[in-house]
Amino acid sequence: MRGKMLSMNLNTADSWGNKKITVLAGGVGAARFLYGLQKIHPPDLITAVCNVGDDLAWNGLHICPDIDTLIYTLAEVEGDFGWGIQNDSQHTLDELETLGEERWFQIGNKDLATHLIRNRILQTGGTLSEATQVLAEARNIKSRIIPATNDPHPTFVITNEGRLSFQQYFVERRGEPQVSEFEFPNITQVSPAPGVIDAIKDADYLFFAPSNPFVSIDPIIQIPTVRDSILESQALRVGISPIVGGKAIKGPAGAMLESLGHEVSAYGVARIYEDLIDLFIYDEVDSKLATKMKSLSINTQYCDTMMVNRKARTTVASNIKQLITSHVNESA
Ligand code: FO1
Repeated sequence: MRGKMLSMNLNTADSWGNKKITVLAGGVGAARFLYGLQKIHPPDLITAVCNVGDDLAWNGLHICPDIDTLIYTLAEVEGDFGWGIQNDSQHTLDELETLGEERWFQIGNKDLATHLIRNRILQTGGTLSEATQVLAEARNIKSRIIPATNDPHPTFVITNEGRLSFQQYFVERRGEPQVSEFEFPNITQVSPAPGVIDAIKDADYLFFAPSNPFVSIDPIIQIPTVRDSILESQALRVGISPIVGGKAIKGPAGAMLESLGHEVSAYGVARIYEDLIDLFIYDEVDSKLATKMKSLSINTQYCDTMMVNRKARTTVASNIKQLITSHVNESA
């Protein structure tokens, strides 16, 4: 561990400075973290590698919830729950319902514009990477956002109610079914999107965003060659806990940890990431876990990680920067 630290391309006098940062990103938690990060670091030095396991076809349109949540959050137009666009209307959904269609997955009218553009690009031979770049540039996003893969790579959730697509499980069934495992049926055929492996290998800092380890981060890591590139990366690899005070900040991570037999705590998440990271950061309300965390083979630190509003996202990014700077200086 110390040997790795010394071999890293880090100048301790300027351990943050103009470093290249890559973030493995899921949905709302990742988007909020990236929002804070690009307030304290040059956005053009930040790359987000986004999960696409939550993607779905909705009335023939390809919807990418994690990519869109990130774009909307960085553009400061995200909806009240963290996804979709703020002050959106539902006239299309209303009309679809009148025509006898289901409306459990809510696509707002403003949000629809994103999907129409993405669909046009995909249908005229463009890739998901290209569509994402067009959509991010249109909203003046300076950080690079790349899908983990351009290939179809859906996540299925195996539950006591059967095999459900991620959105069926999460939205239609409100995350209620008991989960026993996850399936990535295309995993042997998918390749990382252009730029993913370089972004991981060439990063100075590689973050595992405060996202769900099973359905946000794992679908990225499982893509052939991605895990090896993380292990080979010279980056300082930093995991951030999505579990605070024994509960997920958002989404089903807590229930999934429990039903899969993990401890429902930041420690439970740290153990999942232990082989892949150098440093794990968790929330200060869990400071009592510090003794237990010391049994792990990685360094662990805590700070305030609660991103309750836009200002707090920047504060959290600064707190994390400070912990990393101390970690790098102490390891030199
Ligand atoms: N989440 C919901 O709970 N209900 C919805 O109807 C819903 C619609 C939706 C539409 C577009 C979009 O980009 C995201 C949407 N989400 C919705 C969020 C999404 O299901 C999840 O947040 C992510 O997939 C988990 O990261």
